[in-house]
Amino acid sequence: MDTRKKIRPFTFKVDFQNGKISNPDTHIVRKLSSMKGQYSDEKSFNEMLDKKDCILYEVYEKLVPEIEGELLQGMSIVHPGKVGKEYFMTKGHFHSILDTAELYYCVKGHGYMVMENPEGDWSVEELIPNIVLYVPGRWAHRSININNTEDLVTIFTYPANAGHDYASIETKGFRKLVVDNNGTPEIIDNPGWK
Ligand code: S6P
Ligand code: ZN
Repeated sequence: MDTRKKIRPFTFKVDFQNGKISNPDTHIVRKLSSMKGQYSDEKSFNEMLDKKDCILYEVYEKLVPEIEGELLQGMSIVHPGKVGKEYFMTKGHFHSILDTAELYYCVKGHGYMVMENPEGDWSVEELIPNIVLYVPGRWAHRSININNTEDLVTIFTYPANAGHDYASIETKGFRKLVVDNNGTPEIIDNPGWK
């Protein structure tokens, strides 16, 4: 059966201030323990984890059939904090269908999107309220919250059949890291990049 027939037009409400959408279908909560190996300062990572498996980020989604032509959307909230000198960040991923793009709209906070493609190019774009970021197909993406106290809140939409390739980033990391250099975010080469 064509699942497209099951879906009808719908709306949802965005609560910018509290980082919520109305009636989400999923609520993904990513804790520190799920980021093992992703932070360059392993000592700080382990010390933090020993104290508490804190929440780094959350994602709310409105689900649609995961088929070509549909668009999946939701809200991503990266909480403030650091592991060593690196800010709280998402795992980051390529889309499984590599040539699928994504649109982000920043509604709250201050952060960066770190991106790279398999051709060797990289980019880091600032995220502040009302900035729209277009992530072209082929570009892996990771959002980073550089604010010490406030959540980084973004709305995203992408092709519903895109899928997520987390393994590539888990294995080799991103080429660039964003670290706190005495209160100023600094983009540096990732010493652990393979
Ligand atoms: C999905 C889109 C976002 C991220 C979210 C969490 O394609 O890019 O919804 O899923 O920002 O990041 P990650 O890397 O853990 O999926
Ligand atoms: Zn994505």
